[in-house]
Amino acid sequence: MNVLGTSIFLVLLLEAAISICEDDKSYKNCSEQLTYTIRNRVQAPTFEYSLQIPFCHQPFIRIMERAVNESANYKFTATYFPTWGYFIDAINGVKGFYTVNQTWWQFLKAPNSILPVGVSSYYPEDRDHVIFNFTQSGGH
Ligand code: B12
Repeated sequence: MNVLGTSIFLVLLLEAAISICEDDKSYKNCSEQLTYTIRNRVQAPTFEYSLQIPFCHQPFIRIMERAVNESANYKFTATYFPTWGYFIDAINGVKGFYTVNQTWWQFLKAPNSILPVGVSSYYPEDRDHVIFNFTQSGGH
């Protein structure tokens, strides 16, 4: 096989590997792992839950879907925006009303770094600790 043939073969192999990782049934074979915490200290019912989740290279929204399958506490609702992807409106029944009282779900890398992109654009790294923190604060 020449260099071009080898390159095409490797690309096809990579695509097959990615599609296997995207299969929800095979994610447990993924070697990367992260901690996903949801935290609300602002209003009743306050809560804090954490999950360890294995994952392959994929945007965080896929991991949130998986967390819903693991635990009833991780349910969420989201609005899709054409440019930025999904905006998380509510988690575990707690909804942000930014224009009314400046409450919203902040997307953080532990301990408290605001991520520069949303859940559709953020690809976590191995051993990340990602937090959704309910906050009452002006903007970001
Ligand atoms: C105001 C604002 C917010 C407000 C929106 C509240 C509201 N209802 O007004 C608040 C503070 C809640 C917010 C939150 C976040 N935001 Co913001 N936000 C903005 C800002 C400064 C202006 C948006 C606006 O009013 N546009 C004018 C209106 C008329 O247009 P619109 O399309 O209707 O705007 C809506 C969307 O932009 C949406 N929105 C706001 N932020 C985000 C973020 C994401 C990921 C999505 C999908 C939608 C979204 O809310 C707006 C009002 O409904 C923009 C910067 C910009 N210049 O666009 C950043 C911006 C859109 N936000 C950004 C980010 C990263 C976030 C957060 C992920 C930050 C974080 N780590 O927590 C969170 C979202 C977390 C979540 N829950 O999913 C980035 C998106 C970049 C990207 N590639 O994903 C931007 C571009 C800022 C930047 N970094 O340059 N945001």
